[in-house]
Amino acid sequence: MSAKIISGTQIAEQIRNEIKAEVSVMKERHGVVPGLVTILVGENPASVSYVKAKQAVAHKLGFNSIQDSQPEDISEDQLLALIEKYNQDPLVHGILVQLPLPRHIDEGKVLYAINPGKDVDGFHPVNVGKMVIGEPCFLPCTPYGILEMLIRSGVETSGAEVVVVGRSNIVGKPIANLLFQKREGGNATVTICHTRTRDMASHTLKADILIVAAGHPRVITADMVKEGAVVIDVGINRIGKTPEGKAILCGDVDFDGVKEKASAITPVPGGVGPMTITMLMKNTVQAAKQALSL
Ligand code: L34
Repeated sequence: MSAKIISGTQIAEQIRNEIKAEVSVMKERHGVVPGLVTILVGENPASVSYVKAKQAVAHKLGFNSIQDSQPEDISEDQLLALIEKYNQDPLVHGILVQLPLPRHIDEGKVLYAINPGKDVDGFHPVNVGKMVIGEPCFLPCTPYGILEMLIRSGVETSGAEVVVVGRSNIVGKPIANLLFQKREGGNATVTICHTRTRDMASHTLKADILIVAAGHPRVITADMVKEGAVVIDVGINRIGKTPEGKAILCGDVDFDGVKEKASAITPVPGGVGPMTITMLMKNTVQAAKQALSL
């Protein structure tokens, strides 16, 4: 049996159409379009391409979108001042600082500096705290995208055994948390595996839904996956270049092997990546609505 491919590209397209409709209503009724600023420090090629993609989608959806590129050697104080400027700007509803930041800048300080009402990445501790206790807040884009993919492709999470591989602040911790909450797309029994987990396969083999954000290419192989499992691959690894100089990508899951065992699987590229970008747009619309008290 070959798994059904869960297309992030297709689901993202569907959500973007919903957003487009919302934006035109907002524009018509209130004369306001969502404003998003993406701040990029330095020129890390992966970050450059992700931020470009975010700007392109924001633009396509009719947002007021601003790309603010800063040199690698910007000081922490200068970056904090820049964030404060956008905190004060009423045309900017959402602020995103692309991670990772250069080593001389304290990431925690930067994330704290963003007004939680404009924190469309959901990384500010106020939003993280609200998420954990199940209050309305901005959900971090990648976990939010994974939830939407599961819901919209009809994957039952309630009562399911979910195994999350990876414990990062931006994926592993929040997705594990959301999946066990009492909510749509939640109510699962969740296990988190990480680099100190003993006998990883003994856990992953139990998963009805396996979510992999390990950060290493193809670490999940077919022998670690239960027959019929749903596999969500969050990894994006650059494993080489084509003769034309384009990056060759692969996930954290050995797609070719695992697709013969899983009932459904997300591809890389075209899986979680496009969903991450789309949920950022969704959060920005939400921020704009809140600013209008809608
Ligand atoms: N602040 N930093 C902040 N917010 C985020 O949400 C991110 N992330 C992660 C890295 N740093 C961040 C992203 O935007 C990862 N990430 C991200 C977003 C989009 C894609 C991948 C990672 C994406 O669109 N991937 C495409 C392939 C793109 C390519 O060709 O490189 C895909 O189809 O998977």
